[in-house]
Amino acid sequence: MIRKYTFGNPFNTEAVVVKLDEEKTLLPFFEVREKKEFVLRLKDSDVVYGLGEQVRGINKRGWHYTNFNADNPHHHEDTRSLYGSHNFLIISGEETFGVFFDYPGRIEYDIGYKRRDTMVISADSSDMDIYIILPEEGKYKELSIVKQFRRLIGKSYVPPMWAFGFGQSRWGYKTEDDIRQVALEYEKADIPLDSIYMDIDYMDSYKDFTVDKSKFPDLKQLSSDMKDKGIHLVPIIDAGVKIEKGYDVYEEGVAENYFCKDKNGEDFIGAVWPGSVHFPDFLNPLARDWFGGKYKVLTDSGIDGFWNDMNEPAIFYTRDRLNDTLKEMEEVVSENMGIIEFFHFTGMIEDLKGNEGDYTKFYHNVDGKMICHNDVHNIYGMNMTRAANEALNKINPDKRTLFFSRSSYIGAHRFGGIWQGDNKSWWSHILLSMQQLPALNMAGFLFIGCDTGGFGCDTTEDMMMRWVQYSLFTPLFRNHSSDGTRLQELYRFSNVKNLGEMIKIRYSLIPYLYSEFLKAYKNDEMMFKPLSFEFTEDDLAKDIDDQLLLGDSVMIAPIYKQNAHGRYVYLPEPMMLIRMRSVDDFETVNLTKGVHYVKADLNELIFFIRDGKAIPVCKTCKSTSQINPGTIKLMGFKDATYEQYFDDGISSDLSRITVKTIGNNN
Ligand code: MIG
Repeated sequence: MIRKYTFGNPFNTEAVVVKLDEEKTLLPFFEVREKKEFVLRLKDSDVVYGLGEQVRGINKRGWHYTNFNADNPHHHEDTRSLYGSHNFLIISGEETFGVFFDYPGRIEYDIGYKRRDTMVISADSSDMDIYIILPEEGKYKELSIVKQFRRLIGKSYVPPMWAFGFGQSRWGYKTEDDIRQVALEYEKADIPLDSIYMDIDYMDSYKDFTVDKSKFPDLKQLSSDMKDKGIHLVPIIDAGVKIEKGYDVYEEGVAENYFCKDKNGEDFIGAVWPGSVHFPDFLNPLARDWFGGKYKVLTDSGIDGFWNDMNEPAIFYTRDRLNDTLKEMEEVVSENMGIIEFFHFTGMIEDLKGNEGDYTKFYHNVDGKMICHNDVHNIYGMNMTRAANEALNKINPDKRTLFFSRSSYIGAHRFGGIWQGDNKSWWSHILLSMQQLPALNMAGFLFIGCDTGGFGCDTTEDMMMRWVQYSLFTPLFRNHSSDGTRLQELYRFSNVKNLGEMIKIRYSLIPYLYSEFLKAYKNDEMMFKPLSFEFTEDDLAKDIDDQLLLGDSVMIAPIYKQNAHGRYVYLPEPMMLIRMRSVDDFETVNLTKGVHYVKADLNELIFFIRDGKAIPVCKTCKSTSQINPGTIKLMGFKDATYEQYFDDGISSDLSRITVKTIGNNN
């Protein structure tokens, strides 16, 4: 049961696809205070799930969060905002319900921060739709809330099956030779690979939809040579459009008024990688259509995958703020500048980058009305993703295109996947990624994953191994790192052989992962669940936030600590432990319900098969194009069967997904 409560005059974010009538009764559960605050008393036993891409554990209690999309590469425990805003929560306890604050601006969640027993939600304005979702009868209250919510927000995006292969990326591949080298080294190391990512250096002066001919003389040829090896090239597209006379995207955008405007009606100027840029007004359907059409420049060269970056949008600085700052500095800096002035001086420089005040300085054209960006900030990235998705559906109507974005809002899950942004090569960031997965699934995002090995900072050989052992379970499985950090392609490490074995295990698990993904898509379910969503009567399960249920048959319990030779795992039911060194070298151990110390040396992957279940495993191969369904066997409990979802992996027509029950005897 879903009820909609409307406050004031909300902006239509298009997050919701089902039209509901607004309730005339009072908003239940919450006390509505003046100053636009929604207040809820929390009982000791209440657990708060959700908020998608946010810091801290699966239970969000005990911290305050701000949903205001940010280009923030510091994912710390006290970070308030990351790249996406996912305003959906489940309060689980004596009374269990879901709540979605459909609001495109800044919104704050104090979840037991000021007072442990109180949750306060407040926003810049109270013009918003609030949806309350009550559980259906039965044991699985949280899951029934998620399912209803997912029907409200529409079907999730499904990528082509090759997107489940392993991908190699790095900010730093500068030439065609760099790309060919990566492919060659993976081939030499005998490690499967399905994609190589192209970061901003492939462009001419960071101009979207251009290719630097001096470094990539023939992209079409390169892309076709790579396809012959089963490798797809996936270029990046940034939100800002370089201001440069004669550059078609710039000229057309100016001529047609497709860019965001400043208060005087001039095209707004910010600075990002290309230098001065304009930001396409993705809230304007005409601008979306126009920008989306540009992807054809790359699809014409055989490209069938993209990642959209910097679409919060990230702004390094604006000329106006810089000028003001320079003026102020002159006043502050003097011969006998005091220490307070000195800190003010350095602070001014720090404040230039990513200054949220810049979001109050530009406007969108929504049905002829000028809307300040600040008020709709959180849906900008989503609409860039939408522009690409809608265009690619036109350019290539029959086939799915790989597509994921950095910034998002609920609704963006219909248009693409997301990656979890600029993490660091920190052990704690393996855990952080894992803890976001169920909350992202709740919000509809199914094609998700993080930068494996860590983006910022230097990774280590053992960290890469443990990270791979975690990420090989996530739909998006990509090794990506920042320019200037330690090189981290798998062939850079002395244990390349064992790392390769893990990638081969990933390929043998794709039939299971892809099937569970399709299942979650088709039935509006979660692929990654907290244990407590299924073991609802189990109090210990509520505290477990470093293990997840993956689909119907698996529980994962990754190792994310340096020098660990194993870990404690809680089994909410008897399960089968699988300990694998390679596709052919593994053992299985039946374990009872309860806490176990499970040994796993560095080169050993562990995971668990749930009681009475099995998973389909295929013969491993070099690329997803070579997966042979004829080689699928079940692994797990004897006599178990498995409901396998499958399709041809590429058609846009998702009604062709079929289901087959398989056992080891057929
Ligand atoms: O300011 O394109 O999150 O994946 O490698 C950094 C360069 C811009 C941020 C993305 C990251 C990408 C990087 N980008």
